[in-house]
Amino acid sequence: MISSRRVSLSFLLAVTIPLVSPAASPAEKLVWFDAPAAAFIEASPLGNGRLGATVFGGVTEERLVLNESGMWSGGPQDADRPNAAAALPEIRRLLLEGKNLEAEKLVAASFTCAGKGSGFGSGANVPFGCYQTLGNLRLKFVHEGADAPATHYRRELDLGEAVVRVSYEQGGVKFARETFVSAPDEAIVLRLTADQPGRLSFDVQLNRTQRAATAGNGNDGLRMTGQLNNGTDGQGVRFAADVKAVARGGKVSVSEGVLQVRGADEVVLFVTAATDIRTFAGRKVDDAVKTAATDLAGAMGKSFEVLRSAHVADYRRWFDRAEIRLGQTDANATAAAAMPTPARLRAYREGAVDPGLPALYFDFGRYLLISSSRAGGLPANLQGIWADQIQTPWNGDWHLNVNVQMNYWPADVCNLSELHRPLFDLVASLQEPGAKTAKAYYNARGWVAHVITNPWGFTSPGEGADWGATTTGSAWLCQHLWDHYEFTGNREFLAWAYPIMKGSALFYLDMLIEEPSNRWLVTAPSNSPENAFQMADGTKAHICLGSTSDMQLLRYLFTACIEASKILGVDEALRTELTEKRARLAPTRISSGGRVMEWLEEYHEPDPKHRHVAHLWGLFPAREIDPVKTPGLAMAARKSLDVRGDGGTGWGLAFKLALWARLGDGNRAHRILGEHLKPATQETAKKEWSGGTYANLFDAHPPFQIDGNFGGAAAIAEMLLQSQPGEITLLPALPDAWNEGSLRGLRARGGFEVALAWQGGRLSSAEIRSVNGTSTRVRYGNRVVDLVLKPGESLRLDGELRRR
Ligand code: FUC
Repeated sequence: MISSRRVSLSFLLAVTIPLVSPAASPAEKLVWFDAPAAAFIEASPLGNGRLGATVFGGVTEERLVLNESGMWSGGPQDADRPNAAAALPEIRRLLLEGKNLEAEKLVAASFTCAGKGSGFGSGANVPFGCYQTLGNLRLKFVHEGADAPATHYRRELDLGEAVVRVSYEQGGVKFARETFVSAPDEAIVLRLTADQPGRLSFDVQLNRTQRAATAGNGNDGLRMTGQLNNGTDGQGVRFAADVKAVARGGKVSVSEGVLQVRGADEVVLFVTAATDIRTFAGRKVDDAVKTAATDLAGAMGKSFEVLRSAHVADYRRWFDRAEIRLGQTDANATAAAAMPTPARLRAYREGAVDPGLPALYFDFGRYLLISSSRAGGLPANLQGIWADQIQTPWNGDWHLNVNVQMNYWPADVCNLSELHRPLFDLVASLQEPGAKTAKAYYNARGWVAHVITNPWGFTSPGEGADWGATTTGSAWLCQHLWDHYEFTGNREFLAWAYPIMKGSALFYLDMLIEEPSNRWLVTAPSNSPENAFQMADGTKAHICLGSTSDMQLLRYLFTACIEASKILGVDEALRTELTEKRARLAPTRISSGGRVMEWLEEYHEPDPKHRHVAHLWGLFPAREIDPVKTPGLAMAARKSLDVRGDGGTGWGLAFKLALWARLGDGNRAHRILGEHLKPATQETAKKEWSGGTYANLFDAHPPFQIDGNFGGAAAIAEMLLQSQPGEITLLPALPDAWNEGSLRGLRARGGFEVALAWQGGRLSSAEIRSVNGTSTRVRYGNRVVDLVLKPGESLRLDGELRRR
């Protein structure tokens, strides 16, 4: 066994040599179907971060659900309750006297937001607003025999290129369509071809079920315009979408709001859209109509091939950075990849050996992030950018008590660091409204955000006392700032982020109170996200003092601020205060039953299988619970998870998956991954919140909610590679089912890029490249090696961690 040896690497290669064979076969990168989509959750999503198009691929009618990330109703409002701070002393007094239910009633009466808040999740027409669909593009085929049955039908989303292809034969003619959403050219591009001349005849409609009008735009296009409700005077975000057709052969015309193509050989449709949303991010558009028109003219000035190759190059710049292969040499796996994805999901559920499916799911997660989150834009919301409804579930907003954060779990580890930026811009934008909220409710310095936010800077508590009072949404957001620094070592970024983290910490310094039993510092009011407890007298409540998750979040935030202030050489006095107060925060404790305590008290739990597991936040994403450093707490976390059970909502399962990965239990994680991938349908969506994966691989809360996709992808990475500053753990939770495999391009904290290969369940080789020239310990099982690398240097190790 090698223990802690130091290796000088100055003589080693400075260039990364990939350990895996290059391009995977295209079949491994396809989410494909042998039928058109009958529903949104079967359709194929495309996006460039801002614009989205979800392709149904119908034969008699093609439908694309269109999205634009700025399609938000609502608008800026003052939702801080006047005089809220006056109620705070009484709420605290009641909590300190153990009168939680009375405290909760007072929170409900005096300490929730002013106005309608999120509209209880249906906020389309209140000032909070909701993220909405842009509308539909429909192509109704009218060629002779258009209703005849099709054969050889295939629809595929190619994750390697971010292109959707549809092909089939009808009446002896081979039809094909190809669609992509280009970031460089800000356009949705759809090409239709047929293998015989003059066969393309269809009517194009562009519409939306409300607040929109469509008219002809020249003799080759349509334009839809409208304005969303801001919840006050109705004058919300304005939007515009354009479509134009360019045909080879045949004739294009417009009649009564319908674009008609007749007898063409080949047609390219260009779709552009814009909103004039005025918020912290997104394009600053004065006139949505003009911007959509300018984008349209730009895209139409280029050929399909030129647009396509620019799109693919842009996309591959992100996607090709990382790759994992899980036992894909297995013959069964190859057979599985030859099955349409819905059948493949079903076969997996029935026990088929198909480690390629988790690998595809991992790729799909990266694909979704690249397609829904680009620098300068809004962060991925509860549906990424893909929505077919006006009133999206939970307003398609940014929930801060796990959901938006989970969307960004894969960003750094999957080498998509720059795509984290939209979240950081959201966090920065909450400082100003959050400072007002901090004053209004807590008379505190700094800034706070509670459970929900929107592009309009909503930071007040939610309207429900049972869920809306969590004050640590802001602390959880700040974790992403520090974690991004730990991954990248980017000091400039830290200098930008530190004041945001500091403002958050100042808020908590001011709002913490001392609890009487142990004189620990605790948040008040507090709750354990959305979970209820029952007190000795039988009353059920949510509001409490210092929930475990709050305390873990604050320990992390204070530590991050202490470390950051040292690195930046600032705020010595504050550092001292944070250090002192951190030591007094209520600790994570083990209950008499051997579990991680969720609250300060051992309350009775009316819902022991509750979907939220935020009291295990200290295990993942943080590390205060660690199998090596705090084995007792790690054991208690296992027990907590056992009692919570292996079921849950989509994001709940992804969270549990990541937690089991952190506990180093690959087989248990793999079992939960099986639950996460269980086929969900529209029927299952009507039943209880039971998770699963829809036919198009969208995560089912249900309903469709994208956090579980991102959390699932991140958790798969977590099974294969874990890191903390100064330590990288290789294959920490490898399940027996992934006996063979390799990965490249994953990132580790400290600024490392990692490639690994394993065989027979054992590491066979590793390559660690340092981006910044930092030292790290590498751990595999009970072997460790300490590495010192120069910037750009790379070291290859064998399965025993010996230098190769
Ligand atoms: C929280 C969760 C729900 C859902 C919603 C968007 O309220 O408890 O399960 O994910 O956010």
